[in-house]
Amino acid sequence: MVNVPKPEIGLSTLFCLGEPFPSLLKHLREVDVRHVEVVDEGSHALNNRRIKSLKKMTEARDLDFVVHAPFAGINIAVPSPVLRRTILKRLEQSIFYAGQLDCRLWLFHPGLQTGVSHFYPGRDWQLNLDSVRTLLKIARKEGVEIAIENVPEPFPFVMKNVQDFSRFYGELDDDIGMVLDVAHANLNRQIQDFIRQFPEKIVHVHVSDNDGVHDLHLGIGYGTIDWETVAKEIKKAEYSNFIMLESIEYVEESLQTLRRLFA
Ligand SMILES: [Mn+2]
Repeated sequence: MVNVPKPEIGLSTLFCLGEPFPSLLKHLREVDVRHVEVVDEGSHALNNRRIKSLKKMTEARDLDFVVHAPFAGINIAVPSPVLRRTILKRLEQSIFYAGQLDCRLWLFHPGLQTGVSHFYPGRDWQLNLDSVRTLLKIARKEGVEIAIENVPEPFPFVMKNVQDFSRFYGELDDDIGMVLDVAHANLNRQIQDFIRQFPEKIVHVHVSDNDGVHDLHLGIGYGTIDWETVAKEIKKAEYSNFIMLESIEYVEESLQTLRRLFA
């Protein structure tokens, strides 16, 4: 029998992002997972003190972390140089914290079109590429691997579908992994296309469910995604990294469903 490597199930802290940071720590002491994706955002935004608390937790419990970049109001393709510099500074700080936490990965969202995009065709795309190259440079300095996520309709992101990602990889002239968000791919009916076109690029997977129209972060099995097929495709691609649950409800139940699907 060939020993096919299996993906490992983890949990994003998105489900408790509305709670204060100490409450996140409490969840981490209790959850039945080893791999945790910390969302560096909102009331959980990282700082030195919080890094210390998280590191201390790994001494008591067998935990490892990846970091999800801040995303609220963050646009790496914003045309204003001063805003772009500020955004990249914030992301640099987040990459630094990921390094402090010995993270396997730091992941982020592509840029978005703005109110002036229409006047400067192609500019957002170029700025997005430039910012990704800058982030790669920072990440190499900090010794952190980074990856870029497919993001959901109907927001004006510049990279949402397989065509966007093919073009991106054709033009980047550098190497960066991809985070496949299965729920986001469900909104443009491209789950299978993503898995089949980028098996070498996908280094991390996000899962939650939705109704095919809105990015609802439902529990696994509570939306329209055909999880048996998703699991089959992911196994066929021999994906063996993390599958991070990003549901904000039915968290325990969804973890169990995922363990069964990917057993
Ligand atoms: Mn994300």
